[in-house]
Parts: sequence; structure tokens; C-alpha cells
Amino acid sequence: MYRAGLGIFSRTLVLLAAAAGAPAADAQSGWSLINMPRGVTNVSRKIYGLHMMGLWVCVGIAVVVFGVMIWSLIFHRRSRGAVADVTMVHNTKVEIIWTAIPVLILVSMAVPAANLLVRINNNSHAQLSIRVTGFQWGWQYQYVGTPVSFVSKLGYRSDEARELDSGISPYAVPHYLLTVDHPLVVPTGEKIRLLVTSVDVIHSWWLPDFGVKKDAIPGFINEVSFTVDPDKPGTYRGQCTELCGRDHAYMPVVVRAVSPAEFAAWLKKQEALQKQGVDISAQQASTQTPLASPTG
Ligand SMILES: [Cu+2]
Repeated sequence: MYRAGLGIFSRTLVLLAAAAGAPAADAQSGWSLINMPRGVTNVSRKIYGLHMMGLWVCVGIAVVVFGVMIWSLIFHRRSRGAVADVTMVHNTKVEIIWTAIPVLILVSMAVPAANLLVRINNNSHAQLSIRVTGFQWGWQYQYVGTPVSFVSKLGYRSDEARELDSGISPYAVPHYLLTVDHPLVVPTGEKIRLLVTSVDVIHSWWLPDFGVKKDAIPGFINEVSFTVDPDKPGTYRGQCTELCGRDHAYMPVVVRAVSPAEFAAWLKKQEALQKQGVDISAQQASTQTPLASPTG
């Protein structure tokens, strides 16, 4: 019997063990496994940079504060004959200094953070718009201005393995709970705008490698955009990140980024299928067998 919770717990342990033992050879190994990913978009790298800057500022503050504290505890303790120095109590000069320094630190972090927020929210000049609709439990993608629309649900193998008493080890399923039957396909190097909404409860479309996380709220359309690096085609995986009910853990987000030429060919094929009245969502995608599939 395999339970999802247990699987995730042991997977986390394996990741932590790998992180502690393995050298940081690339972005997806060693200590970087417990950090956020650098990602494959300009925005995701800027978010990563901001996060690292924040981390090092915190480390610096911790070293200084705990250093002074530990030094005081050891060298100025009462058993050593230390007597409390009260000259600093209600000392205006000292109070100005220890107010001004944190303010300066906060402002120096807030300026780049605000700049990045403005940049993240710039959804203008998108080359392609896709409507993303969350539902219990999956995603519907509709390519605006085309008849192409399909539903993306948990991959067949993951779905089978997650059943109680399925007898299938999650370890035997590649990308367990992170595969779908029909991934979203986007071109690299082009600005994609997502119009995110929901038809039932609040979901959230999250793709860490793109630096994208947007709530899908019924009755609202939220905008978000991203541009995948032209030299980074591939399959990227995320999840719904708003607790949305029983199967919240079983509605992953999978995006396949391909070259613009490959995308144009794919879109043309989907349009032709749709015109013939073929239900793309009902088709058995090649992703159902993720072992050998390049689309997975
Ligand atoms: Cu959800």
C-alpha cells in the first residue's frame, strides 16, 4: 500500500540526503535541490537573484547580531565581574542609529523588489494569449483566436499508481504526480500571456521554472506572462498551489516549450483535428506512456 503523503515524505528525505551529499554540479543537483530554481525565463532568474540577495542580507544580519550576543554572553557575564552599562538606555544617538540602519536595509531591498514587481506585471505586447481555466481537478487550455482548446489532467500512470491499494510503487512511475495527458504547448522566445480563471473553487497555476504563480479565481480573469529562453526548450512541471479540495494534489501543470516552427506545426495540426470535430482532450496522448515519450 502506498500513500501519497508517505511517498512525498520519503522523497523529501531522499532529496535532502542527496542535497547534503552530492556536489553542486549543476542547477538541479546538490544544495540547489533545496533552493528555488533559477528557471528558464528572465523574470524567474531575477526572482532568484532577489531571493538570494534577501538570503545573504539575512545571513549578514544574523552573523552580526548573534556574534555580538554570543561575545557579550561569554566575555561580559556576571560571573566574570561584569557590571551593566546603563549609558545606552534612552540614548538618543544610539536609538537614531539602530532605527536608521534597519530602515536603510529595508529600503535597499524594497527598491529592487518593487522594480521587479512592476516588471512581472507588465503583460503588454504578448505574442500569444492562452486562457487557463482551473477546475476540480485539472486545467483547460484555450488558445485565444484559434479553435484549439483541450483539457489537461493527471497522467494515466500517476493516476493509476495513486489509487489506494493500487500495488504500483510511485517510484516506478517517472515524474509521479507531475505528468499530464495533454501538456500545454508554447513556443520558446515568444511572450505568452495567460488569462487565468476558474469555474468552481480557487486554484493556482504554478510553474516554478517560469517564475509564474497566478491564482485562478471564479469570476475573475488574472493575467500573467512569461517568455521562455529561446535556447531552453523542454518540459517544465508545476502544480496547483491553492488547496482546492480532495484531489488538489492530482492536478499538475505541465508545459512543453518548443521552437516557434515546431509550435506553428503543432497548432496547425490541432486546428485541423478540431475542425474535423476530433475531441483533443479525449485522445489518448503519447504522454500516457511517459517512459519513452518526449512529450511527457
Ligand atoms: Cu486546484
